[in-house]
Amino acid sequence: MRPAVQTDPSGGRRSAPPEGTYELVVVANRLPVDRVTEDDGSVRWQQSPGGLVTAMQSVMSGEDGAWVGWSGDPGPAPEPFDEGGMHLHAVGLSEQEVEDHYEGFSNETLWPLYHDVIVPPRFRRRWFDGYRTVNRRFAEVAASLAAPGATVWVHDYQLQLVPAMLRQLRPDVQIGWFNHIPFPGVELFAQLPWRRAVVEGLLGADLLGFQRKADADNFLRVCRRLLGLRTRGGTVDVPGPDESVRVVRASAFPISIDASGLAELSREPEVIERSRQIRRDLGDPEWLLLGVDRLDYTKGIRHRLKAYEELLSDGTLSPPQAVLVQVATPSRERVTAYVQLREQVEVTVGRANGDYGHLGRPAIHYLHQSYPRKEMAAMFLAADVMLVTPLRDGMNLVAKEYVTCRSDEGGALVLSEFTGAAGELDRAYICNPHDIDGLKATIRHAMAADPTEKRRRMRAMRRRVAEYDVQRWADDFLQALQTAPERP
Ligand code: GDG
Repeated sequence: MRPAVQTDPSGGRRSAPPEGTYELVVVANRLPVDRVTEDDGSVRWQQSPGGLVTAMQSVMSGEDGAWVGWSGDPGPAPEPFDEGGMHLHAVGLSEQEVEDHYEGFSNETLWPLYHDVIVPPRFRRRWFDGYRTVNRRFAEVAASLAAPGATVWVHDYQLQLVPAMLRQLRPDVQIGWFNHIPFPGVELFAQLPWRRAVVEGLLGADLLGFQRKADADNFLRVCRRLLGLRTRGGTVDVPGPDESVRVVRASAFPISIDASGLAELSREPEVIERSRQIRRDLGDPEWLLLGVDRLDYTKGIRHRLKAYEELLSDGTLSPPQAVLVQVATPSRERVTAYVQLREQVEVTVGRANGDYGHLGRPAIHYLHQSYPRKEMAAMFLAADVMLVTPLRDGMNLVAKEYVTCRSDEGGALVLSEFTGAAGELDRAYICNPHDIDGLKATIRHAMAADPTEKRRRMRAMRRRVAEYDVQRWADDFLQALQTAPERP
C-alpha cells in the first residue's frame, strides 16, 4: 500500500516511511521534476518535460513506484516527496561530487568516449573515485526503497556501477539497466582505465538494454575480449561462487516518444496558427530549414552550418528565399569543450549572417534558448526541411518528434546515418554528416524531391513512430526484465 502523504513546506508532498515497499524503483541521474522558485521565494516542483517521465508515469501508475535521482542542485538532498503519482527520493551531491562524478567522469570521460571520441576523453583518477562514491549512494537509496523481489530500473551512463552494488545489497531484486547513449566498440572502450570496474558494475544487472543491436553487440564483444567471459547469443555467462553461473542478457530496445500526445498537441489550432505566424515572421520564405539540438559537439551542428554556408556561397540557397533556424538549447555550460563549441558556432553564424544576410533578414536565426513544448511543435510544423545531422547519437528523439508533428504529411527529414533513429526511420533522407558535399547533396535532394514521394516517406516514418512509442518501449523492457533467464 502507498505510504501516507503529508504536506511538506518545501513545496512537495512528503511521504512518511516505511521504506522498502516499492515494487518498481527507477534510478536515474535526475529526478523527473525541476525545482522552481516563485517570486515570493516559495519553492515548488514542476514535472520536467521529456518522454522518459511520461512513459514512467504511466508504467508506475497503479504500481507502487519510486524514482531515485539528483535534484540538479548541489548540496543536501531535499526531503522525499510524492508528485505526479510517484514517490520521489532525491540523492544529495556536494559541489565537489558534481564536479567529479557529473561534470568530470560522466561528461568529460564517458560522454566523449562513448560518442566515438569526437573530442578527446579526459581520464582523472579523482573523477572516478567521485563516480564510485555517488554510484554507491544511489545504490544504497534504491536498496532501501525496493520491496522484496521488486524491479529496479537503472538508467544511463552516469550509473553504470549501480547494478552490481545493488545486487550485493539486495540479491532478491530484478535489476535492469538502459543505456541512452551509444556503447562504443571494444577498441575505444579499451582506453578506459576503469574498464573492468565498469563492465563488472553493469554485469550486476539481469538485463542490459541498448538503443541499437550494434551497441549490445559492442558490449558483448567487450565482455569476451576484455574480461574473457563466455557469451552466447545475446547473453553473457557471469561466473559466481561454487561454479555457479548467472546469465545476463544484453539486447536492443530503441527508445521512442509519447507519439499520440505530441501528435495531438501538433493538431491544436493554436499550434497550427503559431506555425503559420512563424513563417510570416521569417518573411514567408520558400524554404525554411530547421535544426533543434542541445548545444553538444555530438549533434553535428558545426558540420550542418558548414554545409549550409556552402549552399549559400554557391548560390543554391539565397536569403530571404531560404532561411535556417537553429535552436541550440544551452547545455553543460561549465565544461570546456561546450564553451569552445558555442564560440565556434557563434562565429560561424555571425560570419554567414554578415556575408549573406539582409537588413531584417538574417541567413541564420540562431537561438541559444529553450522553448516550451508547444512552440517546438509549431516550429516542427513550420519547417520544410528538418536537419538532424549528429556525428553520433544514441537515438535522437528530435527526428521522431518532427515526423510525429507532421500530421499534414508535409516536410522532409534529413537524418544522419550515425543516429539510432536512422535504424527505424530509414525513409528519411539519410546522410553522412562528415561528408560535407554529400550532406549538401542530400539537402538539395530533400528539397527537390517530388511532393508525392516526400509524403509517402513521411507517412511511413510516422507510422513507425506511432506504432513503437515510448509506452511500448517501457513495456517491452519491463516485460523482458520479468522474463530474463532465472539465476541458477
Ligand atoms: C539522450 C541521447 C537519446 C531540446 N530543446 C528543447 C527541447 N528539447 C528536447 C527535444 C528532445 C530532447 O530535448 C532531446 O533529445 P535527444 O534524443 O535529441 O538528445 P539528448 O538530450 O542527447 O538525449 C539521445 C535520448 O537520450 C533518449 O534516450 O535519444 O541519443 O543522447 O525531446 O525535443 N524541448 C523543449 N524545449 C527546448 O528548447 N521543450
